[in-house]
Amino acid sequence: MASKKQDLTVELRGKKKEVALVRLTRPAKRNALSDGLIYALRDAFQNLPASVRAAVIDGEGEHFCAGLDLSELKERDAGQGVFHSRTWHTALDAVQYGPVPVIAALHGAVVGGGLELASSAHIRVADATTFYALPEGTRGIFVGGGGSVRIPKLIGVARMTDMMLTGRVYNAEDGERLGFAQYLVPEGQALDKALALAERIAQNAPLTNYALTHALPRIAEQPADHGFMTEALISAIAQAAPEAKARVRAFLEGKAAKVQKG
Ligand code: 1HE
Repeated sequence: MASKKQDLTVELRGKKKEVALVRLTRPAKRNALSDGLIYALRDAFQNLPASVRAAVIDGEGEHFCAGLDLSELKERDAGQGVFHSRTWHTALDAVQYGPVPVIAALHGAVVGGGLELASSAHIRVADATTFYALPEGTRGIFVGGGGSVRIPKLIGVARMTDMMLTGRVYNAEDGERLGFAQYLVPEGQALDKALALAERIAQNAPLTNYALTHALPRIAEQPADHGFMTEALISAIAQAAPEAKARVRAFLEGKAAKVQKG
């Protein structure tokens, strides 16, 4: 089952249609994000079918995403510029704060707004062809899709500043070492790895997944004293769910998998 909007498809995978594969399908333009594609992305994540427990984003062709569609970068007045940037914020918030964990499968260019999109996912899997850059600095513009909030959380303010000031490009290996991607796989294997992770995540209790994607990032930004209180509340809510009780009972009765040495 697949649905298609502007330059984007959503395909449901898995026995219970528990994994949504959201694909940018504009390879001739390196999956550059036009306004229409940004709206399609927002709509896809705001309307995931109820069966979906995890999602994967990938890009058709040789590159994940070349960022903002520069052909649409017309002269905007300040108000229109704010509105445009806020449209991106809404769309990428729909990815980060949607109903389910999201894994980005990266390859080739992950640049500008493409890196902002990748940063809104919860897990990034990169193949060996991946490279990361923020050409905004050299194009005389600035990030506008949430990058200044999300990217420093992955690699730190100093590295992001350097990338934008100097046009520095990180390759796949360095990107994994610095924190852009949590997984590095051989060329052509990012999508399979991302789908396998999504399938595994889809088996978790939905409330635990929700706590991880919605509570954890907020707790991390709270003062410690507030964070401890929020943690207590969300952990009590998660533990009280019937599904949590059943899963703990299964372990105590020897019916659930033990933690295996990594
Ligand atoms: C595009 C775009 C685009 C490609 N907007 N059309 N992003 C950038 O500054 C990155 C610009 N793109 C590139 O540096 C390269 O295209 C790539 C390294 C990504 C890929 O290189 P390559 O050799 O495979 O492709 P290409 O020949 O450069 O591009 C193929 C076509 O895609 C070509 O169009 P054609 O009609 O001549 O075939 C390109 O013009 C087109 N194309 N990238 C529009 N980005 C919310 S604020 C976010 C701010 C930003 O993201 S700024 C950073 C923008």
